[in-house]
Amino acid sequence: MNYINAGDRSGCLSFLSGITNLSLIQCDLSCFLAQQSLPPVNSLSLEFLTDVCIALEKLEMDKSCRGLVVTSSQPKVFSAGLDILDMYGKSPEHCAEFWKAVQEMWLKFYGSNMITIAAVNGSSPAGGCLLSMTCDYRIMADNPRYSIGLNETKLGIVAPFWFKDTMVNTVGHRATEMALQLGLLYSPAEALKIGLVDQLVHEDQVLTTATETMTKWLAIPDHARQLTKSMMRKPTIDKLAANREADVNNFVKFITKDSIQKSLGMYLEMLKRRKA
Ligand code: CO8
Repeated sequence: MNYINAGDRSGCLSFLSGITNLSLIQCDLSCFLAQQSLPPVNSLSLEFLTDVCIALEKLEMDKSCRGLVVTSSQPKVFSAGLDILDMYGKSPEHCAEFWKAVQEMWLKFYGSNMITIAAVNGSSPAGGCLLSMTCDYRIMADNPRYSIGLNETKLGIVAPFWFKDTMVNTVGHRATEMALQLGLLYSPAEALKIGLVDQLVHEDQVLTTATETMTKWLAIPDHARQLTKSMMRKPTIDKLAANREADVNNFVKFITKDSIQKSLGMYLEMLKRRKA
C-alpha cells in the first residue's frame, strides 16, 4: 500500500480544512491513516477531540473508506491520554463539555463500521490506551521505554465504567482488575502477554505492519465483519449510550472535588519536576 497525502485529493477531503492537529493520509482507495499531530504529546483536549470526531464522522459517511490506521506523528508518544488541563481548574460547564467530547470519541471509535488499527508507535497511557483499545487490532513498537495502560488511579482518579468495560473486553476480568486498581502501565512485552496489544514489531515496522494487517482485514466482506463487530460491542456501547447524562454528571461532580483537583495539581507538578 502506498501513502498518498490527503491534500492531493482536494475536494474529497475538504472537510479537513481547519483541522490542523490530525493529518489524514490516504493509503489506498479504501483506507486512511489518521496521524495525531498535536505537540508535544497528543493529549486529547476538548478541541482535539472535537476535530477527531468530525473527521471520523465524515470518514464513516464516505462508504468508500473501509479502514483507518490510527497513529502519531509525535516522537515517542502515541497519546498522553486526556488533556489534564481540561480537567484541572476548569468550570463545571467546561468539564461537562469536555466529558461529552470524550464520550463521543469513544462511541464513534468503538462503534465504527470501519476496520480500525492502532499503530502504537510510542507511549499510550490512560485515554491513549483507551483510544487504542477502541480499535480492532493493536500493533505496538517493541521499545521497552514505551508503556501502555490505564493508570488513572496513579493520578488519584477513577476510570469510568466504560473504560473498564473496554479493557475487560480486551484482556478479561482478572487482568483488568489488577490493571485498574494498581494503575499499571505495561511495557510492550507485558502488554503483549496479557493481550492488551496484539503484536509487537520493531519501531520502524509499525506502520508497514499496520498496512499489511489492514490488507488482510479488508479481504473480509464488510457486511459480515461489521455485523460481527457490532454483535461483540453493542452491549458495551448501549450501556454508555443509555447513561450518558448520568455519566457526565458523575464526572463533573467527581473531578471538581477539591481533593481530586489537589491530586491532579500534584500530578501535573510531578510531570514538570520529572522533566526538570
Ligand atoms: N495532559 C496535559 N498535559 C500533559 C499530559 C496530559 N495528559 N501529558 C503530558 N503533558 C505535558 C507535560 O506536563 C509537559 O508539559 P510542559 O512542557 O509544560 O512541562 C509536556 O506535556 C511534555 O511532557 P513530558 O515532558 O512528560 O513528555 P515525555 O515525552 O517525556 O513523556 C508521556 C510523555 C509518557 C506521555 C508523559 O508526558 C506522561 O506520562 N504524561 C502523563 C500521562 C497521563 O498520566 N495521562 C493521564 C491523563 S487522564 C486520562 O487520560 C483519563 C482520565 C479519566 C478520567 C476519569 C475521571 C472520573
